[in-house]
Amino acid sequence: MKRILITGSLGQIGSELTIRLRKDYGVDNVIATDIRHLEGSPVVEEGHFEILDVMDREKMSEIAKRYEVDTIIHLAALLSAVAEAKPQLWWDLNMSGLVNALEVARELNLKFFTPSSIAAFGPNSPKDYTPQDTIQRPTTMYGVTKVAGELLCDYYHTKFGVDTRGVRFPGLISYETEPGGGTTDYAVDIYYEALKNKKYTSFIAEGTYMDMMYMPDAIDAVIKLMEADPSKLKHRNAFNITAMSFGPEQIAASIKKVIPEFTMDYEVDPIRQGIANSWPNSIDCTDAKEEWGFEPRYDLDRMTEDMLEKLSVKLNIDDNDLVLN
Ligand code: VAH
Repeated sequence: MKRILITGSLGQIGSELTIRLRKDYGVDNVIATDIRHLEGSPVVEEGHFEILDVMDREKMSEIAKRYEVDTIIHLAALLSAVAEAKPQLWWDLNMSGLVNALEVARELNLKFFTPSSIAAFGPNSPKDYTPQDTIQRPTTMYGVTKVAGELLCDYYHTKFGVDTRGVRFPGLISYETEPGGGTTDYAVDIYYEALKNKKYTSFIAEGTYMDMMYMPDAIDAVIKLMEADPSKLKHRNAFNITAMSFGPEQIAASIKKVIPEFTMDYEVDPIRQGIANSWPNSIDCTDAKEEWGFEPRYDLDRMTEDMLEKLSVKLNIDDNDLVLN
C-alpha cells in the first residue's frame, strides 16, 4: 500500500485506522472520506478529508483518480442491530456501496480491503472454534450481506484479478468513538458505565460467549494482511480473526479487578440476544496465523486496564482509585 482511500473514516474502525495509516504511510498518502463531516475530528482536521457517499460511484472514482490512490479500504457500513431494524435499507447501502467500491478498484487496478464479521456465520455453523471454511447460513440481514460481500470480493479477485482481502472481525472494543448499534457493543458500554456509575446493566445474557478484540489488534491486523505476500494467501475473503472469547460475567470480573466496587446486573434485549445466539461462541483463526502472521497482543485483563485508563482521561474522571498493575 502506498496511497490509501478510506470510506467510512469517521466510524469505529475508520476513526482509528485513518490516524494510524497517516502515521505509518504519511499524512499526504491517506485520503479519509465519510458521508458526514465532523467538526474538530482529527480525521477531518489533520489530513486529506472528502465528503463521500459510497452510493456515488462517480465521485468515489473521481477522488481515487485525483489523489492517485493504489488502495481502497472500504469500511462504510451499519452495525448488526441497526441493520436488523432497517434490513432493506441495509441491503441497498451495504451491497451497492460495496459494488461501487469494487468497481472503482477494478477500473483503477487498486488493492482492496473490506471487513466481514463473525456475523457471517449462523446457527448451524459449528458453534465452538468455528473453522475458516464451514457452513455459513446467517439469519440476520447484516450477516447475509457479509456472506454476500465475501463471495463478491472473491469473485472480483478470481474473475477480474482485483487484489481483494478481508477479515471476519469479532466484536471490536475501543474508546475513541461512542458505541453505536452493534450487538457486541455491551462490551464497550460496560467500560463507560463502570467509570461513570460503577455499575452496568447488560443487555446480553450471562453465559453468552462471543469473540472479541481490542481495536489496536484490529488495526494491526488490517495493515499486516494488506502488506502480506499475496503468494502466501490461500484464503482472501475473509479470514477468521479473534483475540479472545468471553461472556458478560468475564468482562465484569475483569473490570472488578480494577474497580473493586463495580457491580453488574442483566436486562436482556431479546433482539440483540437473538442476534448473539446465532453467532459462534469462538472461532478458529489458525489460517490467518499461518498465511500472514496474525498475532493479537491484548487479552481481556490487558484490554480492561488500557480501556479504563484511556476512558478516564476521555471522560475526565479521576483515575486515582483504579487498581492498575
Ligand atoms: C456488531 N460490532 O455488533 C459489530 C460486529 C461481530 C460484531 O459485527 O454489529
